[in-house]
Amino acid sequence: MAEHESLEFGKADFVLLDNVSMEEFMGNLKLRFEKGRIYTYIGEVVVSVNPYRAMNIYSRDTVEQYKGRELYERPPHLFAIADAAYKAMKRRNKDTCIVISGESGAGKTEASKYIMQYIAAITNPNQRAEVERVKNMLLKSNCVLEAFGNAKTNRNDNSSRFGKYMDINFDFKGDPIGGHINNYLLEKSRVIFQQEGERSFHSFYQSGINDSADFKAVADAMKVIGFTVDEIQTVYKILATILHLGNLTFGVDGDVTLIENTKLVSVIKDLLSTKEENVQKAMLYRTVATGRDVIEKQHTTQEASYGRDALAKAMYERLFCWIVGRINDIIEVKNYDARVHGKNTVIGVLDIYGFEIFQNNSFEQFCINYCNEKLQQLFIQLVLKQEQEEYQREGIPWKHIDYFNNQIIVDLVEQQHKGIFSVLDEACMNVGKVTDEVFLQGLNVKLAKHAHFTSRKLSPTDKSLEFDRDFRIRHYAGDVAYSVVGFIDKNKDTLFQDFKRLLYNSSNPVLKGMWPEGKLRITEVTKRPLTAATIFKNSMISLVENLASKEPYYVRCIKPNDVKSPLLFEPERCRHQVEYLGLLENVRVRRAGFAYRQIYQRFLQRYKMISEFTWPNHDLPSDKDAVKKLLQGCKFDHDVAYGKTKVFIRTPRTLFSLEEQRSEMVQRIVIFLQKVWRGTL
Ligand code: AD9
Ligand code: MG
Repeated sequence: MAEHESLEFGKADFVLLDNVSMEEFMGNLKLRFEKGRIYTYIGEVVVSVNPYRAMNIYSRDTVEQYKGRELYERPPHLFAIADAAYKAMKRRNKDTCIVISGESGAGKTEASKYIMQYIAAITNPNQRAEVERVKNMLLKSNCVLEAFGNAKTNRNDNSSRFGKYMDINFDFKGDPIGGHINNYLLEKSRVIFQQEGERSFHSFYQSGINDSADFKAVADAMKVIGFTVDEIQTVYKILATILHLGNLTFGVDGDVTLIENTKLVSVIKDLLSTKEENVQKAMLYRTVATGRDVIEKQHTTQEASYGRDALAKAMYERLFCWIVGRINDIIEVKNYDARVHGKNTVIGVLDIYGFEIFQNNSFEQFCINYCNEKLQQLFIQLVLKQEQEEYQREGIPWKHIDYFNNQIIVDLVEQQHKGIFSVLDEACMNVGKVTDEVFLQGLNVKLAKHAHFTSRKLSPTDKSLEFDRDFRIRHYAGDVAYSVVGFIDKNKDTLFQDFKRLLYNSSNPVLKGMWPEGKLRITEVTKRPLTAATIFKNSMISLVENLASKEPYYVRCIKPNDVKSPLLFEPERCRHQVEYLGLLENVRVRRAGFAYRQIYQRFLQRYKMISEFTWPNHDLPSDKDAVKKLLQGCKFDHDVAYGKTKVFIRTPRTLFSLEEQRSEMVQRIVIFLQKVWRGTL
């Protein structure tokens, strides 16, 4: 518990509230926000409120104040949690992860950057050149990824439109030696369509006048990371191609479909290093295999427009994945032999898109919100459920704390056969014309009785939902109505093979390299590609498995208002977030809970020297009795509970006091042994 703050700033840890009620929680949160204290703990969880102004709390000096200190020694800060994760990794050889959650605009990406900055600042005391190089790459990669993966939305001027999980690898000394980035579902539809007031990805604007400083920063970062001149040029050629594709229009002459602005084709063929006729053909025809014959079928104007948009989206997505891949090539751990250097450990940082409710919510919002359900479920599993289950298992007196378990919503989306993704995939598998309405009808049949699902058909009086278009999910964070328009297309995510072949046949080797599957002839393309929903679901399941295998640290971000004001704390908006993030339950579990637990035998191994009853060996009937005797002797009995196999200690202070006594005894024993050794005793 942080003690170095006066009470005028409120309580530094919500666990210290006099009463755990929503009123007191909100009172404390508001007071701290108004006093410029944007971080507060719940035990080891950091609750952060977006200040919407530059704070003078991330300087080198502040870093020094947190370096190597225990959580409770300093006022709450992201740096403290980063340090805790780092210490666990270094001292106990544990892989750790920092999971940052909260809705769009709450401050996740900023938090992830401060955490990385902190880790970079405290490592490599010996200034090894190779480590400095790695650190520089890790920090620079952020700048590039943000340029290509972030955009202005109505919620956030710098909204992450992809999910990012970054592993930082450390050697046995605790210095960064490399990293790896996993990216999740880029919202590529933004390339061809933006809601009013929004923009496409930043990268498209960093060549004009307004964002030119950013352009330079990104170009520099790419150079530093190690992109070649050809690669950087190709990146900009692809961006230009996508912009031009947006202006390409189709018309008809008799029964021939044609491109209206042929001059553009000439520009595009130069950008793609290919022939004009190849571009023409790929835009207007598709090759289809009918039995053993291969024929060329002319597009209708509608099909041609669809193809053009799909090409623009696919080129951007592929470009983004390629950039991530190139960064990974460069930052991955090299020349590390665990047999020589010891285990290399990892800190993972997850910064993923926050829960979103827009005016129009489509397939992308559906995926993003499902992702947030998965992360909430992980939080419940790790922080609330496991904790309570352990107390019960150990027979520790325990009053059950109620919380909303969102597993039911996770199942609603991802369950085999009955879940929304399954129904969607089934609809996409149908041959013939499948429409979004057919998909909605499927949902209406399969989910008619589900408490968290509804549609106009199922609730006819609900006028806010359109027939044959909308469904609503009651998410853990609130109700969201989704329009099914575009679900089938976005899920199938078809890109005609002709386009892949076009790009593969480019004489620009960088571009060609991005499209290896363009090598296949139409008769060789047999396998049905996985749908977007399936790919996303699988990636989320493996993400959660990965996080669950590490020691987690949490940052829970709160957005104080919807107008980006540094002064405004909207009580209702904040209360809602506190509610759905389950923060009150978190405090209750934490208060009722114990900071430290250990198996009796292991506990004795460490502390037996501080009690005459246990040193060097005890003669009590069991280790449990011995631990009891030891702790009673130290007068810590009141702060402890004895489970079946483990001892539980409520406050960290008790543990630190035990540690102090232990090191004192160890000292004395060493001196004693030295005296024996020298014969001076
Ligand atoms: V989204 O889900 O990617 O749309 P985030 O990532 O949660 O969202 P982000 O970190 O981008 O939000 O923060 C939004 C804006 O709030 C930033 O651009 C800053 O202007 C502002 N912000 C957030 N955190 C801080 C902070 N610690 N100090 C100052 C901040 N400003
Ligand atoms: Mg973000």
